[in-house]
Amino acid sequence: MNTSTIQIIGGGGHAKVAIAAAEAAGIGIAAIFDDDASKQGRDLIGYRITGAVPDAAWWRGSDVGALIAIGDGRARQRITARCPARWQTLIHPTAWVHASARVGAGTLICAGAIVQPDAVIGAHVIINTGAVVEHDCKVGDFGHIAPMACLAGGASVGDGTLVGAGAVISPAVKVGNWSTIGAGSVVLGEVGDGLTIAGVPARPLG
Ligand code: JB2
Repeated sequence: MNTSTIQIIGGGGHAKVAIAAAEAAGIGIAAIFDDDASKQGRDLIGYRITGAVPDAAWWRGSDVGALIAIGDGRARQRITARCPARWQTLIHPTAWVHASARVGAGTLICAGAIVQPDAVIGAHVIINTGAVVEHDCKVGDFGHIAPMACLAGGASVGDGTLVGAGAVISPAVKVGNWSTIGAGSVVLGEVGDGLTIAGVPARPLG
């Protein structure tokens, strides 16, 4: 895989953050793809949105790494099913990731994030600006740990789960798959799959 440049899928707000990480890491922007025709050809922080997301055959022939820069986890999952790309992991140089931590393909670790020893982070995850993933934590594929959220030691978050900005998952607490934790929540006990919880202490909504 050619990792000196990167192809970004998504041309919205999160793509700006991914581009910023690539710039800081000295990685060039090879292309920005977005299916929204109204965005194609437009400028995104100094880069042109190239065009629609190419088809599977095109991706099979491309050796340039790619990253899906879309906040919605289901959208990232759908795109992986349709694009057999060479997924590139992108880590902002101001993030601190211990050598023993594992980080999956297509995952973005943003500026100022901290990932401590023996953390295991899946594929196509977003560890957003200033988030903390403490020792022995797990984050499943397509998860998103939003800005300044904190996973305390040994906590685990399942596939596709969004931990909102500034939320705290207490030590060793398990959160299931495709759940949403509201911004600023404090999660004290186990959370199942597909739930939305919020507050201090966090409780189910609705
Ligand atoms: O299913 C999809 C799809 N969903 C959205 N397939 C394809 N090919 N493209 C999709 N998109 C594209 O992603 C839209 O056309 C749009 O251009 C872009 C999403 O841009 P937006 O600015 O709406 O959201 P974002 O994902 O870049 O950022 C969100 O998530 C971030 C983590 C925002 O909530 C940000 O504030 C947040 N920081």
